[in-house]
Amino acid sequence: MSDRTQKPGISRRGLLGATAGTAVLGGMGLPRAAMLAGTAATVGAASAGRASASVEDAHVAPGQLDEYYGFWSSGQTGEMRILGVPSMRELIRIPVFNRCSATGWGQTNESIRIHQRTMSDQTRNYLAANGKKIHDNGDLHHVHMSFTEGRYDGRFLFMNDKANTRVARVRCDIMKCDSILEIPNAKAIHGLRPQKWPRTHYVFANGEDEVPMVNDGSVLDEPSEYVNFFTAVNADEMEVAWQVMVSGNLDNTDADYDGKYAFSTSYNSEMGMNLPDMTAADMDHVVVFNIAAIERAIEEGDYTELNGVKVIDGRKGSNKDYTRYIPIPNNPHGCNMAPDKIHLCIAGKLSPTVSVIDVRRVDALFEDDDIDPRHPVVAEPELGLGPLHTAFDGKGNAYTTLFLDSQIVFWNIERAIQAYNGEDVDPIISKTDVHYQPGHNSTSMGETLDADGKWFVSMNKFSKDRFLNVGPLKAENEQLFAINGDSLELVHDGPTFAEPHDSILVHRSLINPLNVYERDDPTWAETRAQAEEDGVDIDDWMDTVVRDGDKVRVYMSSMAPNFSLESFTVREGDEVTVIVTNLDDIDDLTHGFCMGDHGVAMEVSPQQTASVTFVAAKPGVYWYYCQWFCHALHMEMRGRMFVEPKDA
Ligand code: K7E
Ligand code: CUA
Ligand code: CA
Repeated sequence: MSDRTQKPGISRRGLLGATAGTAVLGGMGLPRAAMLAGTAATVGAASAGRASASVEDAHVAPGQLDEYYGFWSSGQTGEMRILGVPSMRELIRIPVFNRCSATGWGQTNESIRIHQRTMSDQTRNYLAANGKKIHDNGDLHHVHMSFTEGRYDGRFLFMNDKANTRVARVRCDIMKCDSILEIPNAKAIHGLRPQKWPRTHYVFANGEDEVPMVNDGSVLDEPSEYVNFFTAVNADEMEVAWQVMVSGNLDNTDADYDGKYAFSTSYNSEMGMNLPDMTAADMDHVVVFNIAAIERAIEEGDYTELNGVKVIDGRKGSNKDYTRYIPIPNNPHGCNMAPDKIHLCIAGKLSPTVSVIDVRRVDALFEDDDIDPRHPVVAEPELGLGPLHTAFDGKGNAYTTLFLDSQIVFWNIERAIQAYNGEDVDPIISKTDVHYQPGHNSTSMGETLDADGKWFVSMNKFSKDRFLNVGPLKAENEQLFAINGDSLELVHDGPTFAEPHDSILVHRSLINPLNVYERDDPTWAETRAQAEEDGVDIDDWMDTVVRDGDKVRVYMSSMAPNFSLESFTVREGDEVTVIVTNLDDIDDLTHGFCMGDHGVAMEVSPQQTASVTFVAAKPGVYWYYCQWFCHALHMEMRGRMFVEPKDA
């Protein structure tokens, strides 16, 4: 252990791994310019040599690195996970909407500020009434990376929270959430996608649940008054750019490769309030959002302002150029744009079909009022029962999950178009059993122009008998397949805790996180400002206790295996803030701070500053300790907090 404190500077692997595309990072440390320069060439080189993968390629020996990062959503767990692909080793979990005992996410002042930045007064008041500062649950369905010209640019990951109507962003340089945006007006943010072209200026987010336009209790059980909102988030500022009021609800969404349109599925065009009503119609629809027309409306003032957001009326019959509605059977779900830049695949869910929309034919919907609204539909292959989502290999093929059949259908888009035009061809290439009930699927680089057709992941909602019985609550199962010629070869079953919801597989050349924080990281800017007021330099060794009425700020440093303060004293009832800077600056030397018997703990990674606040309400002696194993003398890395009784 002790040799870990000798400072090797840069690791051998870091040196060997450095390339033109992953070298110097500027500004905030975001790998932007470097990545943009290096992206296309590096990925091209990596995928050029081979058309598909095989079972042997899936073996990643101990000590070897994976070729892809898998960014996974976790559904109701509320976190993001990172896996290595093809090994399917889980590398780490990134808390986002959930509370994390290990890292202190949702408890440190830095993370609470991120949670609260855009919190509405209603939410703040609700939480306060329940003795809380933040929501500590979330339902994270969809993780997607920022794009530049149809390719991943390695800057950010965006994700939704269906449970509490939020959108979050993770910085790829430190792999931490840096922003959480509460979306006004809409309810239950579900489908989420970044704009692909020319870059991710917007992140599109669908509100799934219907509520009254002004949801303040004045309208309750009057569904005719309910509406739904499509939201464009400004991805750079993490603010709402605009919203569009729509007819029906919204489920999943995707954007084209031209920057002209976004598309959303709606399964409740009926505006039903129960299952029979939501499934009553044979046809629901896909809503087309005309980005330029909407931006023009914002400029020209054709909007109403609702809770500080510019809202455009895009409902059916509004007769404006903002939206069009394409009829689609039947409670459609998945919405996936193919890397051929032309075909959008809409999964029918209750219909055994996938409807293929040619985005070049969408212009006509806006130009000709008398046109058949299904004009852009160029194929509708019948694939099997319960089609939910479609992934692509960049070679003109599509892979659709069949929830009810527990299968993946491997099919060809061009042949589906031929069949739709009456030719006698079968678009289906093969069907593969999965275990069991797949929702999403993903292919390596499959939602980008760099789709390479090597790996396929099926994220399955049930594992049933596939693993050792662990009680009534079973693991779920994600399966990795090599795309090998005309078939999918199963190479891995990966049991996971709730829930392997969705994922993207990103070539490792596009991701280059820091090993050690930069001291000017904006995460702790407000903590730094407070320290400056207190005359403390948080970049240096610090061992200062500042009293400010009944508030006490305890500044300490950590350097293996010591905290700078072996004790500090406060009074019963004081509001105590402990600020820790980890002065160790070598790879993998994270410390922690845990205050025993106070429910307080946090991660302090190399060169990070973190702080946590609690009320010292229990007189006595309490030990704080480093809860992140850091050194041979990690157990000894501890100190005492003395809490004097109030009347002493
Ligand atoms: Cu299909 Cu929330 Cu992505 Cu579930 S949605 S499967
Ligand atoms: Cu420092 Cu463990
Ligand atoms: Ca319906």
